[in-house]
Amino acid sequence: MKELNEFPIFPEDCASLLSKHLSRAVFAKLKNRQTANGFSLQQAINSGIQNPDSGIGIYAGDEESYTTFAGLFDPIIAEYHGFSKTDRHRSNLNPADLHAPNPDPENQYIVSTRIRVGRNIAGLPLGPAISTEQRNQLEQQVSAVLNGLQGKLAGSYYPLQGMGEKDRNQLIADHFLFKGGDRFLEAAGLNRDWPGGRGIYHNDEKTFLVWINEEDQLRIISMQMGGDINAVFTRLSRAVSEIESGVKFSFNDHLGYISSCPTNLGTAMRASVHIKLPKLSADMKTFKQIADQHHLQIRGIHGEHSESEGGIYDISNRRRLGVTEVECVQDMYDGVVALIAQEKLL
Ligand code: ADP
Ligand code: CIR
Repeated sequence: MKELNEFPIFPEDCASLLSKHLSRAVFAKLKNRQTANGFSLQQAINSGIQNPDSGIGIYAGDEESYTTFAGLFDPIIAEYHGFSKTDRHRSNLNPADLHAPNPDPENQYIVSTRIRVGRNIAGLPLGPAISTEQRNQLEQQVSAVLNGLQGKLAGSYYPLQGMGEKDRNQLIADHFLFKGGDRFLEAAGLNRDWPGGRGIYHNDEKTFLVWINEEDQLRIISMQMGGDINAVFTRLSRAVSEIESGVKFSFNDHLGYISSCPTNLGTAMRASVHIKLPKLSADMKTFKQIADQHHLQIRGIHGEHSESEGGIYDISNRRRLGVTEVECVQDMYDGVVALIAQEKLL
């Protein structure tokens, strides 16, 4: 990484929150600061500098980054989440509080439903600053906890190191495994030592999966075909609480669950459906309007920064901090109901 002594100049068309909130004054105040793990401003913003097409452009190396570099993180968090410095975050993973009967019982629109949360281990640096040894130890510790799960959550851990290319590509194509090689994560230092310390745990049905040491140390995932959002959330909720009895997650009552990317703070939850909306997607303006009204994000079906394929879109909650997990799923559910109603009208 080049030394960052001078204020970075972003291209004219750069629209990242980093470019918007990194003023010369903020830069001057923060540029020589480091966290106790030695994580610098330069490391935090390298992804946004190397990738001017970033939406956000900044990552944290540890929980302390959010206070050491608060002058930059706070306005970005405020703008993305609508959350202020004095707000408190609350968690609620109780499925009994969710109202989400299957919005598509005849399977006409929703292909599949997936809900994931990100988690990181208390007391360790986050992925951008973790050492090789810490990452490998974490893999051992977490995979041992996962291998102890029983019943429908019981499964096996598959390290990425040594996994055959064919198996890996099949897991990616089937939407179960992370892709690797992401340029945003690369510049954030999140791909160091790849594929060491990374892997995936899943049950036999592949309805419960855990990614280890990707963008966050754990990504806990529940997914299945169709639109039974309740079933997906209930499975996730149970899995999270069982894992939490074996490892301590990084959490504070301001920022909630700590994540490496500030968009994931709070619940670190993304609840999504893959949904066929051939008519509505021909009118992107209306599609985006409905999505915005319901705080939804539209992605392509091969993950973030991918394109749609066959008129199928990935629709998920956009807000994650200052709302509970139940509210995140409710956002997605209410929005999906509205999108299906509009598709039926057309
Ligand atoms: P994340 O959800 O972890 O932020 P991505 O957007 O990169 O990350 O998605 C990860 C993977 O999950 C991709 O392969 C994507 O296609 C898959 N995925 C996301 N939502 C769904 C869904 N509702 N059904 C099936 N696969 C999904
Ligand atoms: C970016 O800034 O675009 C990437 N670092 C990803 C940010 C998180 N994703 C998102 O808000 N969609």
